[in-house]
Amino acid sequence: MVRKTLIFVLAAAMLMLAVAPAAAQAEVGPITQRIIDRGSLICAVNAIVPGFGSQNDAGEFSGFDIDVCKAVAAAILGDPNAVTYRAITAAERPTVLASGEADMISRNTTWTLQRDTEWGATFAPTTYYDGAGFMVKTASGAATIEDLEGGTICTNAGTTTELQVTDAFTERGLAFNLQTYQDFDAVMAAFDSDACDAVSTDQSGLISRRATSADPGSYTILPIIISKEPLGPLSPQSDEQFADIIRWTVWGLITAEELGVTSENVNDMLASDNVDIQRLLGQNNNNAGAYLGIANDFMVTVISAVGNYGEIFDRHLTPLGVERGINALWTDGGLIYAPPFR
Ligand SMILES: N[C@@H](CCC(=O)N[C@@H](CS)C(=O)NCC(=O)O)C(=O)O
Repeated sequence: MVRKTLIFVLAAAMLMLAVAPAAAQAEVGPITQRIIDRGSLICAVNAIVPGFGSQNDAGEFSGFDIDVCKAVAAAILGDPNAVTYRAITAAERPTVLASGEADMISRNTTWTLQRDTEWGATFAPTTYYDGAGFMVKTASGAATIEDLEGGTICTNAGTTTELQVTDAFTERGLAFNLQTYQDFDAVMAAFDSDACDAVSTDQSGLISRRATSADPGSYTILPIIISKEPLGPLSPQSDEQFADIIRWTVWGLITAEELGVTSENVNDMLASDNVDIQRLLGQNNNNAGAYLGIANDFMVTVISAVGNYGEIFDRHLTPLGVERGINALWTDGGLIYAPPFR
């Protein structure tokens, strides 16, 4: 009897070993679970910065930051279109994050100590290394910060820019007036009506606004960078598993560029002999998504949907005249680097 039980237990254990996945499927966190239950990811975004996040007349969102939302929806739900976008202003970010109104924010947000802690945020890897600067009317002839002495500098409320402008003028002992507005449309309207001598925000925002204006030549972006603005997506720190999914989706996009895996060739790459590609795509018994509690081959869906990091950059930012610069891959002398996908 004892022997029979023993044989049965051994047989059962062997069977379990045979069917067990190579990696224990990670447990799904509360935010990931609510996304799965709802069947869509709520992503808080920008609606008025073309190239990064904007909305067309048909109500469709597009841009570099929007593709990050699509990539995360593809990773979790297998569908890049399973996203509900919520357009928010810069000042609304902390409350939207704390209230759970959105699952994540992908809206040119600078990673800072105060936001990481007081906002209760978990920042994903930086997707775009930026810095704040100034745009003036070309006709004003202003070329330096000193030329703006005593002037009115306009920006939007609830941004890192408010502090950076104050620091830049105070450091130089220059008088200035800082005027803040609710959103960047209001900033530009004030600038156009000559209520501001300069507008300040991230260089990416200045380039976007200038490139899409009626008369780009009438605006000049000064060749001055007054701060570090590492921009990237963020999520509530209450769900580390969800944060890991965002983090590894971004790193997966970077790794794909590094390995030459694109939206065009990803299906051919499934049969690649390159073990790094097999690991990225979760092929040949290599674990990828299984570590994150999602489809093991999640990066195949992500890359098919939005392409790799370079493709996203080329689609949305290159047309505006944005260069890769420090946002080139580390192998090309830039800062874009991902840890090993294994
Ligand atoms: N990166 C800065 C600034 C972000 C920001 O709000 N930038 C402006 C200019 S690109 C913007 O998004 N404007 C759109 C809006 O006000 O809705 C931050 O995180 O505070």
